[in-house]
Amino acid sequence: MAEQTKPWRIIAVRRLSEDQLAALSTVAEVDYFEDVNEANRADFQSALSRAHGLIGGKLDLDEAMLAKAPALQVISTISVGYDHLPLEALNRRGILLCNTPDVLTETTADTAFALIMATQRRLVELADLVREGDWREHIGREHFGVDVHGKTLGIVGAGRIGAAIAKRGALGFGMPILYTAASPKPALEQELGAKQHGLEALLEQADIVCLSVPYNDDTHYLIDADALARMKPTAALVNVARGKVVDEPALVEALHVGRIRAAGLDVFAEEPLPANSPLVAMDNVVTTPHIGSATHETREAMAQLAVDNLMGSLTNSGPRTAVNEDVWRRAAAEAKEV
Ligand code: 8YV
Repeated sequence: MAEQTKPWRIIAVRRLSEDQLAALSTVAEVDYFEDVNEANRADFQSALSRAHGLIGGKLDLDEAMLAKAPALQVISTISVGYDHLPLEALNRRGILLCNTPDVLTETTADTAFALIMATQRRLVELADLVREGDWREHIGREHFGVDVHGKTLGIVGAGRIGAAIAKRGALGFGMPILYTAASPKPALEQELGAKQHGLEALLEQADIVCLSVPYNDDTHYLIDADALARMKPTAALVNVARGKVVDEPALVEALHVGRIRAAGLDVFAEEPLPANSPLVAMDNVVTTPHIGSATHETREAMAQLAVDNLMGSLTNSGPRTAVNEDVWRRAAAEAKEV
């Protein structure tokens, strides 16, 4: 019996379970790529020229590639951030973009807090000391850390993730919370006693500055040399947003000369972080390999949400979480008119 032709063609790049791939296969022919690299780029481009949908974790697509994807209707990214995709071009081409908010909020806030704990209490540096056999006597002042509880936590970008970090700080560690946001957050103010500040005042007053803003033209190098100079010399910077929110060479310099005390970084201007980055060798810096959402449970939930978004968009029930929902509404309205 001839196999029934499926209406859609989609490209899946990495990160999907067998069940999720099987679900997608019920509605579409799936071209699966473990990764996109020089060796398979031509195959990827040829698949892209026929694809109606695309799902994956880190899909760097520029305008030139979109121009070669005339059938593309939906991109479902397995991430909440979408700074790697050209949103304006997608809007112009009527391509729906779906992302994965909410399901990673708590896990990413956990990661931020792990970095806060690690930088304040020097966990990595001191664990290394034990591992290297250098724990020979009771440790003294030169190895003391600084408290977490009671310190002022500055949240730069009190969106979903920033609010979840603030909650941990206020309710778990008795931390006064300062935050920046485009508009006031009454719930945070009432529940946590958080106070909205301008960026400069926040930088001047916080003991720990935690970055949780999306990356875009407005937040590029938001934390530059001037911003770092405003921070307390005893303060720590924690970044779970995007590397380029920080001017990395300026940060290296500030850490090197002690303009700030420490940094906990999960994201970098270049990822993977080159092994010869000065950040890697600094005792007062904790670096993690972009693990914000990287738990089994959360990555599974993100992948499932992305699968639901893609299938919902192609089969007309609609996406659960779309970035440019207008594109979807327009397409749905046009379909009704036909
Ligand atoms: C992703 C993230 O895992 O969701 C995001 O925006 O930064 C991470 O959770 C990362 O972007 C890789 O897909």
